[in-house]
Amino acid sequence: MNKRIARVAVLLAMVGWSLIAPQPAQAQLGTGSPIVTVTSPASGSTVSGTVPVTASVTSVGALTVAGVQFKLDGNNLGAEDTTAPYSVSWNTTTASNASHTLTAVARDSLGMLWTSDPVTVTVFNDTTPPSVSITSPASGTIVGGTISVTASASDNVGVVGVQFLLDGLNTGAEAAAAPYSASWNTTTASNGSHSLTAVARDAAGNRTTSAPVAVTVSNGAPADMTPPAVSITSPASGARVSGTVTMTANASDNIGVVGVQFLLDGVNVGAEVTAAPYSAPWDTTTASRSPHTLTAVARDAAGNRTTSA
Ligand SMILES: [Ca+2]
Ligand SMILES: [Ca+2]
Repeated sequence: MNKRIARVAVLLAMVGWSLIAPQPAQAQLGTGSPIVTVTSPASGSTVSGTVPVTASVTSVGALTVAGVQFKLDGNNLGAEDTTAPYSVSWNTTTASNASHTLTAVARDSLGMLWTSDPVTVTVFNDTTPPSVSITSPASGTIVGGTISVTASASDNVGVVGVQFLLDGLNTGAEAAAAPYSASWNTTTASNGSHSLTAVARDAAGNRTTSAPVAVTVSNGAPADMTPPAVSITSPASGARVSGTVTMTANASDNIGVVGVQFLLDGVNVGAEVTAAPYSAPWDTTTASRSPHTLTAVARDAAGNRTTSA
């Protein structure tokens, strides 16, 4: 029996001619009927999360629609919707990441079923969390002042943000684009050990926390403005020297001497001596037989320098 004859039969049934109207097989009658259409989502679209599935139904003649049952891959999706507009909320996370078929089956007041053309959609829900690691500063670094904290992050779909945390608390705003970095004014933290982490998230809400990076904050030490004291203790001023002699200097500093350089007439003799006792050999045979001036320059870690008398 074709569709036209089937519909005539339905109309006849409505006006009381059911005795002469043979009852068709409902599944055959409804399949492929143009009166029921899945209007959303669009065929070929990719869906995620929870989406509405909607259908429109065009009544035929005096027939009324009793309800619409949505189906996912042929199985009922939710309960039949008995009032227009016909829709059902579909939590796609309960379906596999794959191609799925949606249909809507309208039931008319006579109990006949009218099935829409299928709509094929692709379900893709991102369940893979990003990967993230802090690239700077390195673990164990002593930090001070304002530094940049940077992280590397990636995701199967896309990273939408990286939030940096200090001791588990957000520091600054989330970095929305690579390179992911934040400026950290370490003077707002106490001196001592602190833990930095970064949390990367993707559009689906998956989050990953990086391995912690431990740093030591050191702020507030006053700048060293005091230069070292230095004097040459040997050879004595006015001494006659020959062969190879040992030059020796005394040097001290409020913080610490990091090096003493000996000079002959203003020119370096040998390398800087970086540890006490500050002494170095001088081969006098390379110098002319005449008065010469020996000096020593001591420096501290802050770059302060003092030249001996
Ligand atoms: Ca992801
Ligand atoms: Ca000093």
